[in-house]
Amino acid sequence: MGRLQRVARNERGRDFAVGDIHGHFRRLEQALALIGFDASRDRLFSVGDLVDRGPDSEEALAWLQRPWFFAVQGNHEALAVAHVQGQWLDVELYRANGGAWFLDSPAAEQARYAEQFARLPLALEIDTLAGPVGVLHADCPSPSWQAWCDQLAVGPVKAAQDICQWSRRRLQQNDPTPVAGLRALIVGHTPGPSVRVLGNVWHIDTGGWLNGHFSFLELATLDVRSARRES
Ligand SMILES: [Mn+2]
Repeated sequence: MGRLQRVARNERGRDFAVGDIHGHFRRLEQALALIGFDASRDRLFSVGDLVDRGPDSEEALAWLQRPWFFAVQGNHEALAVAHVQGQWLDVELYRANGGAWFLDSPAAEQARYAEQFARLPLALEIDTLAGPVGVLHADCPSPSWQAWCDQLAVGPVKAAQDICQWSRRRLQQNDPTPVAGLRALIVGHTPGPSVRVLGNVWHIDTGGWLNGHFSFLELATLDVRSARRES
């Protein structure tokens, strides 16, 4: 399984990254309209956590079919995969964190989602005019992007995958150490009132799934477009 997906430069339009969606695809569509997103030329890169909490989680697979939409696997997709694979899971905690739609789906439906979620990369690397940009759900387990890519090529150990999908350490410690070898690393997982940059790591989950405030980071320029929905 390819756990790193490399994506060539977009020669025709713009590339944007967006934070956690958590089943709020209607809100995401409204926010995309506010920034003039053009699906015939532009592309959208998701930091993962497509599902759980909002009303539209069932649409995740349809979004993943779209040629302009890319996503890494967040911890919530990983929970769905773990559940179907029979790995140990605190089911009540999963339910409390938005997993009810999944846990209450028929087994065949769960398997259909898990199969697609298991195929999602852990890391995306997108080429831009100004250099490569990485996308992960939570944080980079290695001080250099190349070291992490080398791990992904052989299959990361569980501790590293956990950092990639679950860690909040960089934010909690206000750690400005950059990830070597990237122009920017883009992550989500921990919502905040605004985009926060530590070193070259951009934390872009501004809680679109909580309150409709999605932030879009344009990969080529690292400009932030805020899209606040009127509620
Ligand atoms: Mn998350």
